[in-house]
Amino acid sequence: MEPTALFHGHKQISPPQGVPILDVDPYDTDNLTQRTYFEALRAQGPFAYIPRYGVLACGGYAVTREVFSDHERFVSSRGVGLSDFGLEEPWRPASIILEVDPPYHTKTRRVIMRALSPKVVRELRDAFKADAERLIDSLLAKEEIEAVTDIAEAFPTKVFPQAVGIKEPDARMLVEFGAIVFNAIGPDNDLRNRAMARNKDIMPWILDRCSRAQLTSDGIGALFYAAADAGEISEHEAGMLVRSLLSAGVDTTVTGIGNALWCLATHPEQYARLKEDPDGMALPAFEETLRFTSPVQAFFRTAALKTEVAGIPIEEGTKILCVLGSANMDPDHWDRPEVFDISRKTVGHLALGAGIHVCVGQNIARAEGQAILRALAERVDRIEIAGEPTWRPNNAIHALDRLPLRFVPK
Ligand code: OVM
Repeated sequence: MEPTALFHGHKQISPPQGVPILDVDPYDTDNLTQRTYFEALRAQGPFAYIPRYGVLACGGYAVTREVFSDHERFVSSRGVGLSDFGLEEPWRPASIILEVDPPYHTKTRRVIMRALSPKVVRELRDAFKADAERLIDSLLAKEEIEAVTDIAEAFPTKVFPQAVGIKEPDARMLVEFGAIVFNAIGPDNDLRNRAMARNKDIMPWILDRCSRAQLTSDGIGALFYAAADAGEISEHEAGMLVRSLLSAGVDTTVTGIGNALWCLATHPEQYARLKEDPDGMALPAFEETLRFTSPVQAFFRTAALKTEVAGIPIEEGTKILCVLGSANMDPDHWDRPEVFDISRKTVGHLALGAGIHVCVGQNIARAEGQAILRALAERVDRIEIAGEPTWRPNNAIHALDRLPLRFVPK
């Protein structure tokens, strides 16, 4: 057998028969912030070959859903970034929920699913509601707000660590850790290198927060340790599942909420619909934000065997960039996808993934988004843009850097 030459941390493959070559860099600043390549990607057919990284990419709805949800052929255990964990060491011990396959995945998924169940989340709703109302009230007197820090970061970093039961939270550390985890998914670029440099200071603090002693006895984290006490998982696995919550549960909801504020600020007629029925429309508005902005833009899968999708032969070891953000904008699937419409049917969007790895935190994420948008719509008559919104490049996340707003109270 020929030795496997590594290219960007994975097996170098040549473009399969019938796959067009698309000479773009999905990780350049323009593509990360403006999503410029989405249309060109979909125009190539089911897949394009990206020579710069030696990977396939897909951005059409049907094919992206097919690859993303087929966990037998397109595995997560070899990493959901460019690096193939079968061929090189991951940047940190692999996640025991995201970066594993069945049957092991089934065990950890069950524990985390129970800890984030609708029943558990229902009990958090009153606290989310009160915190959201208090936060929006506190901002009404301000001349201008920086919505990314004042709301998008402030709210999840208050309510989520509290729900998890983190005894000594630190909003800055949690937000920075999220950025690190998602930048790590990308290539060896500036964003990733800076993330790795910061990780040295942040990871020890995060891992400290994950221990039994650093968690309250009544939070979500304690439910993992209860599963350890019951012999379902080990003490170490319980800590690793807390690490997963802190990896995936902050930057994602921060981004979802920030993006929702941006959508509503830039679509006043949609904000008017939300105001007519804050209770009924807050959740649909959040869901349409997920479809329209896809906070997690793209994750990879790795072909575990030689196979075929949409008539295209795919060799074992192929990394496939599944561009969820593009699938959510595919006109072959969505009616006028470029229109932000909180009344549209959003079911089937891929912003939370699909298949056995579909976002396990979706109940709590939605509860956070709903609480903030409802509190906002009940109190704020108009949202005005007070300065140029800017996007913050990240290798996997499509998030705002700045969103200066003015709230006109009711
Ligand atoms: C994890 C995890 C889960 C989902 C997303 C994520 C890359 C991390 O289990 O650590 O971000």
